[in-house]
Amino acid sequence: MNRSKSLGVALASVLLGGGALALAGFALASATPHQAALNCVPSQSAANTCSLNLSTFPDSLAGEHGKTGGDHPDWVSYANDNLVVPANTTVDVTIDQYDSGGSLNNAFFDQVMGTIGGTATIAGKTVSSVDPNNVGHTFTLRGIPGSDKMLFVSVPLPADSNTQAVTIGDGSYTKPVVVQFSFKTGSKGVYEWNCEFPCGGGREGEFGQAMSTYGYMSGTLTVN
Ligand SMILES: [Cu+2]
Repeated sequence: MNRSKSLGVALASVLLGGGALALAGFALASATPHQAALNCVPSQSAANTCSLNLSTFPDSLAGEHGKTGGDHPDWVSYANDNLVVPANTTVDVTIDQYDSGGSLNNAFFDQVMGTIGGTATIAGKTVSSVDPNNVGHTFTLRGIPGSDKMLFVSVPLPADSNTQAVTIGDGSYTKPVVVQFSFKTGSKGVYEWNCEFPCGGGREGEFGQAMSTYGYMSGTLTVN
């Protein structure tokens, strides 16, 4: 390789490297939660315990993405993408599930996994799995990539079959199916969660739109 050629190659790799870094930076910036932190509320009666209340909606009209649903009012959504909980604490989660549902593409996610007791309480009944053909969303929490920190919790949220109408923000729904479970946090870090039911629309397999855009069917759990 002559000198000018090798200089060209070196320059090109610097530019490409810079471009790759910029892209990675953009991806990270885009992945930042954009809603105000939802802090786990400390229990008055139990030590090292707090509670976190979430909702899942068939659209974004309940107010979580701004007035009149923000950029994508018709996209399914979680009420908050920025969950904050203390380290080494029992987190009692309640999810109000307002959406309909369908069949999981991976029946693995019909199981309740990683919770205390391996169970969840769904509409007042304690279960360890649900009908894989009647799932609205899942709450699936994972480890931190590139670290040994693991926090695997996955709970299926069945389709809502209630009929009593309720209004939240600009949204009209039916009374939710209530899903409750608890899990223990370990050490500090920013963990990621997402939904594993193909609910996104837009692409074959329903993994587009809300499933592939940060802050609708995914978010962070900051343990601090
Ligand atoms: Cu979903």
